[in-house]
Amino acid sequence: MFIHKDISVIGVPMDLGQRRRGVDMGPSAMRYAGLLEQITSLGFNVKDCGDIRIDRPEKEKDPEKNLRNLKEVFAASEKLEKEVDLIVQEGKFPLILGGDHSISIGSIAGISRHYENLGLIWYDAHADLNTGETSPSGNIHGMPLAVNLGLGDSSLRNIGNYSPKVKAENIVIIGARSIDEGEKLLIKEKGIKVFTMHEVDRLGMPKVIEETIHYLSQRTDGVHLSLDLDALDPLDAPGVGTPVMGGLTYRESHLALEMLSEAKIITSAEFVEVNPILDDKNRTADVASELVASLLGKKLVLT
Ligand code: HAR
Ligand code: MN
Ligand code: MN
Ligand code: MN
Repeated sequence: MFIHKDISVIGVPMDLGQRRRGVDMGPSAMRYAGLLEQITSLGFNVKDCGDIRIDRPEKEKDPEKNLRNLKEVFAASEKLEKEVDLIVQEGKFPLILGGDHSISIGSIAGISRHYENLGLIWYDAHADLNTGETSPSGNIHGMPLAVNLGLGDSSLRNIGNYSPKVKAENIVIIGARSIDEGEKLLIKEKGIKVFTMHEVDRLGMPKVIEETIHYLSQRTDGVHLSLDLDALDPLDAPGVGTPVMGGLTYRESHLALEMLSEAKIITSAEFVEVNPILDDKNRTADVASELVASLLGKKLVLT
């Protein structure tokens, strides 16, 4: 399925889905890490579509309906939906660079209309299944998976004029270790497949990815990878806004993406939550860039 020769990269300098500034510089940090050169050296034609323009909020105010910066997140999601929709229409592989995880509301809205049954791998320390009703923070970056399931705020849910974007049975969450009570209930109620860190520890990453590939190949006609860098352990990826100890290693993640590459199931991807201000010498962006390369088939070849 995948093996599009052409990749279109789009940056989303969004930091309004949470409260720590700096994650808006994620796209620059990943470009600085040599991401585009990496992709080119792997033999792809890569087009950098630049960054989406994000409106600044009038002023920091108390969030209405427990949805901080809703107006601005909505406006950005609408713009991103249109751009990503065009990329898929052109037959290109969309690679979206965040920005906080709220950007996946717009990206998946642009992608999913092109599939009957989009699969979704949510590689994250968090489940991002809150709504305004359940969120402990009011931060929209903790809500995008719920929105994509057709839950929560109606303006966000209906971006692109259709909902839901993804069916519960087409989702696999990997790396979760910080899940709120409301999110746990939803996982149970919807029967969402989750490999928490406990399962990754017991099964090992190879088995987790084999099962993920098997599960999704049976029921989907495309798979979007939504990779939140905080899925990785803060020792390997320190430049994220909400680090949670006990995460996936760089090696495990590298292997996961190599296996996904070999299986040729991924049809679009996003890398989110890179915050260079909180980072150690752009290490997290370097890791993200390496992971993109693994996803696109980079291998160590002995000649
Ligand atoms: N679950 C918490 C909340 O809703 C923390 C959420 C998220 N942080 C992220 N998303 N980086 O994965 O506020
Ligand atoms: Mn996330
Ligand atoms: Mn996260
Ligand atoms: Mn390897």
